[in-house]
Amino acid sequence: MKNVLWLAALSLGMALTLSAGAADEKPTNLARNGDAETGTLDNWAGFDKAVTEGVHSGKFCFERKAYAPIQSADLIPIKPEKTYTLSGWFRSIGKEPSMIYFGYIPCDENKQVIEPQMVNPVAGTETTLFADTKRGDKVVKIASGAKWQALPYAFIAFDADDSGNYTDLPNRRLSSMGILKAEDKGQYWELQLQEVCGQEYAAGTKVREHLAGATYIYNAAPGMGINPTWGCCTGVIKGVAKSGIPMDHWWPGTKYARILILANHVQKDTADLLVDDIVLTESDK
Ligand SMILES: [Ca+2]
Repeated sequence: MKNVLWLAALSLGMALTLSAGAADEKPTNLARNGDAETGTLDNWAGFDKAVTEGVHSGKFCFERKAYAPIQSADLIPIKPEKTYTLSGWFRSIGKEPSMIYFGYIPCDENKQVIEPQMVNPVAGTETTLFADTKRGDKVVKIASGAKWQALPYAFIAFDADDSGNYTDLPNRRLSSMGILKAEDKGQYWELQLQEVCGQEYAAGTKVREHLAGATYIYNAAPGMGINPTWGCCTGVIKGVAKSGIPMDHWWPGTKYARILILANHVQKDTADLLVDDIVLTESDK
């Protein structure tokens, strides 16, 4: 059933792509060498090689056996007002179907990767440090912690903007990961951390709780089994989120992106993936 739905979604995606292409001038492909037709891995880190057997189109496609994150060398400038459509063709040729994630690695104005915990606040957790915090502390005192959750993938974000505008995102001033306990001590709340905090800030500093999450923006395939015949995965993304880690908006602070494929996700060499015709277009719609 899943396969049927997926194929239906594919047909729809392909139809939309084809009609858009027919109506307008052919848009520029921002995914350089996405069709593998240089016969090399130019612009792509993570594939094994370009091969000529069983291609989707042209003379070459890419092959990757076993798990690897694959990314474009090109950092593509992202404009918030434009619509980006990413598509690619995939085929499993291994003993088991390949599992893929397909989308983007978001990067900030300094071309640094934006990690999920830098942009993913827990709503309503803005407060201040009740006491100075040292790098080696495993206990952090905050003024109010009623909405803080003790979670193994939680962080303290320091120097947080509590105006509701989230101007501190992406916030790179994070504690180590893991809050074991959030306890009401009357005058203040005590956070017990899994590891030493790793940050040094004075009492009164504004803080907020952040959470880890999906590592990248899996816009075109959010974990998908690939068939032994060629199939297309596609996704559309537009605008920058104010906070959080959505799959249909750029994460806060995104100015550049690399195209990302998690090929044969956590699989061994019984999974073997062919990839061809990766296309990224930018439009005014
Ligand atoms: Ca090709």
